[in-house]
Amino acid sequence: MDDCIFCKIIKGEIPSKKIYEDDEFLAFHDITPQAPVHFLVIPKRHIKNIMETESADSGLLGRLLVKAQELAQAQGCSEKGARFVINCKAHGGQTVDHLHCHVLGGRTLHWPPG
Ligand code: D5M
Repeated sequence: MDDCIFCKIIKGEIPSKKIYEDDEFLAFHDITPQAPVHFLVIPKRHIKNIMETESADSGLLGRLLVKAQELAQAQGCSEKGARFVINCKAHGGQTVDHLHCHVLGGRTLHWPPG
């Protein structure tokens, strides 16, 4: 998608602080961190949001979550854990229309969210 900010990050047209990359996924630090650990894991394929997925995407979604938890552990969250968040559309608080999983850790997070 030409106007997608995360597609531009994938293509290297916008800089990011990458923490992981393979053929399928990219992970990078969030530009406005809400916790000592806050990074995003995105599929390289442009998928607008979680509601745009279907059963054929089950493998990709499973691998995305496994990669997110592996990276959370690599970022120091093994002992105390982390939060894995996927916002969707306006009511879900999604501001970038490219599927992404937030990983937040390094402090105690409150629940429920606002
Ligand atoms: O979260 C979208 C997230 O994307 C939000 O926490 C800021 C982050 N963001 C936006 N632009 C950038 C760049 N350029 N680098 C890193 N992080 C970025 P949402 O769930 O859609 O509200």
